[in-house]
Formats: sequence, C-alpha cells, structure tokens
Amino acid sequence: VSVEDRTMCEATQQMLTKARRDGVKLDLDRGYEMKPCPIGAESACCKHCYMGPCRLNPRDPYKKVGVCGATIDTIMARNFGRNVAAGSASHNDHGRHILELFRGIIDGKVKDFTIEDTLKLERVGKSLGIDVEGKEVLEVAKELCDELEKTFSNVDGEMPFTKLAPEATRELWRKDGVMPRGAMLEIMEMMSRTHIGCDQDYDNLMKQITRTALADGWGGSMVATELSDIMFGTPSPTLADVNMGVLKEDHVNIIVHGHEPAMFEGMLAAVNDSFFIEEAKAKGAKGINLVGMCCSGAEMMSRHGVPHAGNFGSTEAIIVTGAVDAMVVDIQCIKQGLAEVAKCYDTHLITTNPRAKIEGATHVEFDEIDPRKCTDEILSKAIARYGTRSMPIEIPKKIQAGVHGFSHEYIEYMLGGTFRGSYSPLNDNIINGRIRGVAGVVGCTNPKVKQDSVHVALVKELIRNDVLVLQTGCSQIALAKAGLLVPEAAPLAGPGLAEVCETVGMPPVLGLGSCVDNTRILIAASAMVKAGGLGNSIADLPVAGCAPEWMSEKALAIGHYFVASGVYTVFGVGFPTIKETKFHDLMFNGLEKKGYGKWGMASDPIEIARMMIAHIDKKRKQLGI
Ligand code: BF8
Repeated sequence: VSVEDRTMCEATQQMLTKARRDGVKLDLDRGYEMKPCPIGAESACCKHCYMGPCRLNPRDPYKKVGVCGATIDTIMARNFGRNVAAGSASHNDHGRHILELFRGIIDGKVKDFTIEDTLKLERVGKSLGIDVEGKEVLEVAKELCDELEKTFSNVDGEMPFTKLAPEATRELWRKDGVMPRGAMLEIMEMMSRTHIGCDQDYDNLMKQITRTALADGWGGSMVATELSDIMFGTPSPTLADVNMGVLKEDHVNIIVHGHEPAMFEGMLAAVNDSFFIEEAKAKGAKGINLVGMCCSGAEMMSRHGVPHAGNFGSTEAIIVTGAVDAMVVDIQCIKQGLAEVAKCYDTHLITTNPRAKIEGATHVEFDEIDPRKCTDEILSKAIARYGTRSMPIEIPKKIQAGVHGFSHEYIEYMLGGTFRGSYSPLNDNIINGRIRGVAGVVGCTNPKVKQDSVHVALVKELIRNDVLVLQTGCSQIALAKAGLLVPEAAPLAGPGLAEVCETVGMPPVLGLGSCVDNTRILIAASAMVKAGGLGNSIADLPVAGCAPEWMSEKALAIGHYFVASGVYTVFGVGFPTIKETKFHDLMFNGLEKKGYGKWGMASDPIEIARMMIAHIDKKRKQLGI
C-alpha cells in the first residue's frame, strides 16, 4: 500500500517511506496488516467468564445466546460499559493526580509549582458555591480542593461540577437516576454490574454506563482541566508551530508525549537552565529544542506556545527522523511499538510515571516534590545522545503556524468583550443564522483509516456550511497541520461564518487543547444555554460532536458523556454494536427520545457532515430559528 494511502500528513508519509527503506515497521503498516476479529469488532463476543469465551453471530445476533444465557444486547451493553469504565478511569486517574498536585502546593510540599491563575481559582470556587469574599488565595484553594476531592470519593450526593450544567439537564439526570456520585464508586459499580450473572438488562446497564461516563466529563476530566488552568495558567490564543519541521537538526531535540501537564511543565522549566544550554553547546549543539506531541503537547501549545510535532499517528514515524535525542512519555496513548522504533534509531525512550512503564524503555521517575531530579537526568541523557549522533538525519521540512488556546473563558471574552463577557453574541449570531450551529470535532487518529483525512475533510465541509468548529486533541493537530487554525482560513467558511470570523478576527476552527479539555466544550455549551434564546438544556442546542478517527476507550467515554449531556455524537471508523439490535437502537435512537443526545456512526466525512448538519437544522427548526 502506498504511503499516501496510509496518511495524508506529508511529513509522516516521508518518514513512513524512510522506515520502509530502513526495514523498520511502523504502526501505520501494522494497522494495515492486522485483520481485526469481525466478531469482536461488532462486540458479539463475551469473555467475562471462562465458560466461554462465547461468540455470537453478528449477522444473526438473536439466533444464539452465551453459555450463561446472555443475549446479544447484554453482551454488547456489558462490553460497552467496560470500555466506558476504562476510559472514565483513565481521565479520573489523571484528574485525581492533578488534584493531588494541587493539594501538594496548598500544603507547601510541592515548591516548584504554584497557583498561577488566582482569578480562575475564585471563579471556579464561586461556581461551586464557595464563599471567596475576603479570603486568602490558599484558603480558597484549600476549600476548592476539599470540594473537588468529592468528585472521586463521594458515595452519595451529586458530583460537584455537575452544578455547572443547565438545570433542565440536571433534572433529566436526577429523574433517570443517572446523576454521577463519585467516580471511584461509579467505575466500581460498572465493573461489578458487568460481572457474570449480575446486571443482565441492557436498559438498566445503560443507566450505569451513562453515570460512569458523566463521572468522566463532569468529573475527572473537568477537574483536570480546571485545576491545570489554575496551576499553570488559563490558555488564551497563542501562535504555535505544528508538524515535524519543528525539530531542529542542530539542536538537542526532546519530545514530550502523553497527557499530564506536570512533567512537561517541569521539563519546560529545566530546559532553560543555562547549565544545560552550555552542556549542549559543548557537544556542538546550538541549543535545546523542547517540543510536544499528542495531548500534553496540545496543552503546552495552548498555554505556552510550545511547538507541536504531530498527533497519535506520527509518534513512531517521527523517531525515524533520527533527530529525536529523547522521547519522554507519561501516561495514555503511548504505543509500546515506540520502544522498538526508538531502539532502531538510537533514541532514548524514557518513561516517567510509575503507572506506565514500557519494557525496553528507560524509566526515570518524575516526582512533583523534586521535579529537577527527573528532568535533569533526562536532559543529560538527551545531550549525551546528541554528542554521539551517528545516524543520517532526515527531518521533513513541514511546519505550519496556527492559533491555539481558545479556553471557554477566552471565547466568552472574544465574543462579548471584557465588561459584557457572555455567550449572547454567539447565540445572536446563531439565531440570526450567520452561524448555523456549533460542532465539536475531536479525538484520535486510527491506522484503520488514512491518518488525518477524515478530520480534515469533515471540518472543511462543516465550516463551508457555516458551522463553527471547536477542536481538541489529535483532531486539532490534524487541522492545524492542514492550515485551518488561522484567521486567514476564514474564506474557506460559508459567507455567514466567514463574516463573523472576519469581524472578530478569529479562525473558523477554534483549538481548545487536549482531550480532557473537551470539558471546555461542555462548559461552553452550558454557557450558551444560560445566555438564553436557544432552549433550556444542552439537548436543545443546535450543536453536534464527532470523533471521526477514534480508537481509544477514552474516546468512547467522551462520546457517551456528550450523548448523556444532550449532544448528537457521530463516530467514524466503526462502532462496537450490531445494527438491528435493541441495544444499538437504544444508543442510536432511544436515548434521544428520553431527552438525551444520541449516537451516530458513518465513515465517510461528507456523510458525517451531512448527518451533523441535518441534526443542527432539526434543532434550529425546533427552536423556531
Ligand atoms: O487523549 S486524541 S489518540 S492522545 S485518546 Fe490519545 Fe486520542 Fe490523541 Fe490524547 Ni485523546
């Protein structure tokens, strides 16, 4: 298969070609060669006990049941529930870790990080009902920390950040018994209910799936975003370069790839230390070049304008440049295949988190209390590797500038100004029809489809139809590489959206950050409801979401918390359910009738756009606009 069929990213094509020449196999080719199990792909197998694994026939799903008698609907619901539990666990583990760092700062144990955005601290505190008047920063921080701890540890009541959702949306959650309590409880209950012989009613399972997903979006993910902003700064638009051309042949190149911002922040602080800059120069380098990849890269780009080298589909490929002296990783979406590729190109692959080691990688543990111990060792290793570089180096000359860092606070400010900051101007533009609706296009890349191609074609079609696009994660990077995250892309939008973009000076595609920052979209949607004129709940809004090249369990958890919050959410690639089953019908149809959003699935970008726009138009009609 030609490299052009594997990825539309030219830099990645160039590196895939080189890897093939060098005899090194990358994920992009492994993905093509893998023939996924057709029964598993449609979730028709159950391996929750050892009477099986049981395989049902996806083409005749009701013909057979499992040994225990489990029907296809139970099997699909249990599988989906466990996917959502894993995705929600990932984000909640991330969020809880961020909360611990925050507590470390408050307790004075962590000295290298601080509370950067005290205004946001107050605002978030107030939004949760904390009285901030006349209180010291640390006092407010302590109260906020105690309150947010409940996100994870509550065993009853309502998860703190659910307060930010519109009242009608919360009422639906209460009425249906899906209001999340504490994330640890929800995930535990999801696991226990999917054990052999427990909950065997797909409709009842769906309730716990919904609660577990909501415990991600309005729980751990939101804690991660809001506290990261408070500690490291709330993003505002920043110009940053994206793509492999950000590597510099005459510099020590260090890539940070993962999800939690603390280690990356630590690296950023250490890299400017004159001692290491001199060390690098002594080895003949002009300096040290720190760049990001995937989600922590997207966060650092949004907050500090750190260059971004590429998304999930490019993490193995970039090592093929030979120019990466160290790739430093923490948690999530770190392919084990990186170890083998790193070995072939003499790159240091360094794991830093006790929760994510990789066989064959070097482990240098990051500790927030003493960050320099880890970061200094990494710098020494990378500089030493630069001094002994022996391979030919080939860096694709692809680089694209874009504007990133549209927090929901900045969107409000941008549209409403300092004094009347509100989402009313956005609502006005939706009501007057200049903007048809708002879409969130987010998520991974997946070697089952040509990298970036569905993201780019979909977003272009949406903006052409006057739909404002909000982006996060690897999708945002795909569009940044394609040059759409600049105000100059406004003429690619339909006349109404283009006019708004030109008036405000904004791109038609707004980059909000990493995957946990999808919660910025939830808060923006809630603010749109509160600004008035577009209904009472998130489900009333003319909005839709999509993860066109998804691959992870986190993506399923995110997709379901959007659906559970009221958003029509379309996934590309494929979906782990069988059409014409009761469980599929509940997800793709029944949930909407109960007042939620619903799932959709299509693989062609133009078809996805058509589905999203049809939904937006349906909502506009219901609103009478
Ligand atoms: O969390 S977008 S491939 S890096 S899962 Fe992973 Fe998907 Fe990228 Fe970020 Ni989100």
